[in-house]
Amino acid sequence: MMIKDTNTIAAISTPLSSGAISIVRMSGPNSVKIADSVFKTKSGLTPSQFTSRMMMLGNFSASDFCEQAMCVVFRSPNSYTGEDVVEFQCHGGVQITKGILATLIKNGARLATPGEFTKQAFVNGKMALSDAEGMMDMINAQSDAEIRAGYNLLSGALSKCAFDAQKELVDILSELEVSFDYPEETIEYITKNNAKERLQNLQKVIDKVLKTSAAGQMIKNGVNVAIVGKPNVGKSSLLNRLLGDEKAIVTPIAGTTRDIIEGSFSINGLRFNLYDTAGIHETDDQIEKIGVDKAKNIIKSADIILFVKDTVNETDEDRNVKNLLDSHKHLIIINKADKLQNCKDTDNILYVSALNGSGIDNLTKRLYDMACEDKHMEGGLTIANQRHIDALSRASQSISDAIANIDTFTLDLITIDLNMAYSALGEITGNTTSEEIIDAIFSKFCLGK
Ligand SMILES: Nc1nc2c(ncn2[C@@H]2O[C@H](COP(=O)(O)OP(=O)(O)OP(=O)(O)O)[C@@H](O)[C@H]2O)c(=O)[nH]1
Ligand SMILES: [Mg+2]
Repeated sequence: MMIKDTNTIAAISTPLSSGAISIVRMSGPNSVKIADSVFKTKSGLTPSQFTSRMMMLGNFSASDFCEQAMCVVFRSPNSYTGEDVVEFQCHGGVQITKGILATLIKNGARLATPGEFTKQAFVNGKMALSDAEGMMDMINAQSDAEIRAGYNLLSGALSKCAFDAQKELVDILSELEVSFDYPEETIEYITKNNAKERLQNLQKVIDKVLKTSAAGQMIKNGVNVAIVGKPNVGKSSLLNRLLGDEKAIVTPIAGTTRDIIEGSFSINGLRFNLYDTAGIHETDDQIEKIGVDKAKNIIKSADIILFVKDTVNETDEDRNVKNLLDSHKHLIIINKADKLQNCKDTDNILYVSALNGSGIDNLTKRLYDMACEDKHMEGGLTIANQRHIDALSRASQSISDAIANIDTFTLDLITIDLNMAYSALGEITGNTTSEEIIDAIFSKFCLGK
């Protein structure tokens, strides 16, 4: 029996189900050696003889079976983890894949923990902590906008900003130290003023990134849109039309919808979560009453409300619904436009027909614009992760404190402020993050990633 090498890890990197191909990955100092003991090409070559990054066809000798598979070696440091990595592509059967992994473990590798390959990449300086988080965001993305935001993180847009800011802080601090060491009045005055200006510029850069958090969170969570109105105006028909799916029951009977019906769809790659609600009106029906209360509640938490009517003139019931909207962002939707004459949209009144689809394109365009207004959606970097938002906010605050203290306080105190800013920025890159937080972040990754 081989002695376990705790530094060489292995895991199945593809979903464990039947498919065309599965990938089993191994990383660590002994990975090529272990691969040599199980894989051989027809001409007798073993992985240690393979050219790096060249896919080779061969035979994998598992404990209980043989499998024709592909094998590729990535030699350190040019691999995902920065260590020697060997990947096997085998036929995508659950038992085959498990058998290959079991063989690698039997031959000396250790089962990787979730996210351990990526953690290794972080430890070896292959990526910053926020880059790794961006990759996870991409994997979990439910819309194109989320993929784009994740990609920007992964590509280092945020980590570069944090690294640059840290470097600037170190520079400023060292200049200040010199001036405090030689407190010749004019030099000190010039240095302090110069430092103040640089700190103000630095804070502007950080605050600009912070401002993208509203857009970032909207991208991550989607835009919540509640469809409300009195019974029978066509709310469920509108939900179905926007989703392109007969999700909600539609009937000519008032009070058809009782519970909240949810569905998501995308506009320009941005996810919108729709909530169809029970028609709001006075009712003695116990079930409907609960539905009406739920509808009233959802108004409070929605980002945008579609207030649906089916006539231009308002009835008392319409007015009661309208009164619930208060200052909530909303659009007035006049549905059943196929039965109306002279339908001309205004700023916040849109005519649509859930029945024949007229006006729906206009509605989606308006929804998108409303969601994006005041959100700094320039494209590029957007932050959504609360950890990043907290860290940047603290960095900005500490820089503020340093600016306020620079004229009146000693270098020791300013150094504390600047160190706090440095340390907060390091939580993004990972260079000052505690082991517990790092472990917690990677444990949310998938096994084999
Ligand atoms: N002509 C016309 N009829 C529509 C339109 N939209 C919905 N309807 C009809 O209006 C009736 C009510 O539609 P629903 O979508 O169930 O209305 P609702 O607002 O969800 O009703 P409740 O769930 O009872 O509150 C149905 O008979 C639909 O076919 C439309 O654009 N034009
Ligand atoms: Mg309905």
